[in-house]
Amino acid sequence: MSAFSAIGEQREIEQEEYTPGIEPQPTWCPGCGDFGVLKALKGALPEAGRTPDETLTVTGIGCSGKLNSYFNSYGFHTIHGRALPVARAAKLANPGLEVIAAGGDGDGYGIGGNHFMHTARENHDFTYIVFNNEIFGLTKGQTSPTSPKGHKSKTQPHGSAKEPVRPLSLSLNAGASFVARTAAVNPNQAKELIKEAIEHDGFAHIDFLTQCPTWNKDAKQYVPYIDVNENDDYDFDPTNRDEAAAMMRETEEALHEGEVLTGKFYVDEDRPSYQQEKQQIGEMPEEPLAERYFDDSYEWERSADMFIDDHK
Ligand SMILES: Cc1ncc(C[n+]2csc(CCOP(=O)(O)OP(=O)(O)O)c2C)c(N)n1
Ligand code: SF4
Repeated sequence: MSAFSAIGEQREIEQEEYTPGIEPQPTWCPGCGDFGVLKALKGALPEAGRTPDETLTVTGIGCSGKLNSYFNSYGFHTIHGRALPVARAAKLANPGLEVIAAGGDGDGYGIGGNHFMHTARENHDFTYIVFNNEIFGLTKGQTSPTSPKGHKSKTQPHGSAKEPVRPLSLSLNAGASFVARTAAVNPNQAKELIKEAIEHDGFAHIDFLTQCPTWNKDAKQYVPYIDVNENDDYDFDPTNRDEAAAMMRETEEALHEGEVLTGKFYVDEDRPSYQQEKQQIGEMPEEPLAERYFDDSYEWERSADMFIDDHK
């Protein structure tokens, strides 16, 4: 699959460009859902007209965090739960970058939950993909924020007593302007949703159901999914906040009953992103940080003096 670059010279972009030159052997287990995310991303970015040198992937810690080792773009493997602040900073410093943040449900909804809430609230302009396998994968299957109530693991051998996090509702209520759910069992739907998320101006959150055949064989991630945007039984308008909220509740109730509902649940194209709001009130510099400090005319010596003066 190929497309034309939106920025710079018009040319065809091949999926293979996103495969690293020295192709690493992924250490993901055979059958892991993380392969589905990689495939969908490699499909979506060229079709959205983005080249690897216009793209930055920022990942958290976990099996999912290895994504940017197998993906040819700029990459930043952050500490656990901190992908979003790094992605925010990168996008603010260089708005020309296509920023994709990614990580597990433990990383994003647990240790990084506070960053998730505030990134959605402020509507930062990038895509966030959460590999939701309902457990901590890398550390061998402990209960995570999305593990269903009653889920048994080594950390909860009698079954989790807690209600799981409902990521779609959380995201909508916090303020994300694009919220979707897809599943690794359907890389085509995933590719289309990632493409829409990339093209969306604002915080685009995709809860990506990924199976972990090694530690979480009970998850419903394997069952056939229903696309709520395509199926006539689900008549709702994703631009209507109340209808989207009701649809999300239904989806999140249904997930652990064996019915996996996926699709684009909410989109608000009118809400300005954080960057747009800052520009409107004059708080964003005219030139992005990435360009201001690294052009030929920049006086390095003077800037060092100013820095020292400021910090006396
Ligand atoms: C601050 C910190 N706490 C704990 C860990 C240990 N740790 C590494 S990965 C991980 C869980 C990852 O689970 P998840 O985010 O769901 O990703 P997955 O491996 O399932 O893709 C934990 C707890 C760590 N690396 N850093
Ligand atoms: S432990 Fe689970 S999440 Fe991690 S690579 Fe293996 S199958 Fe994937």
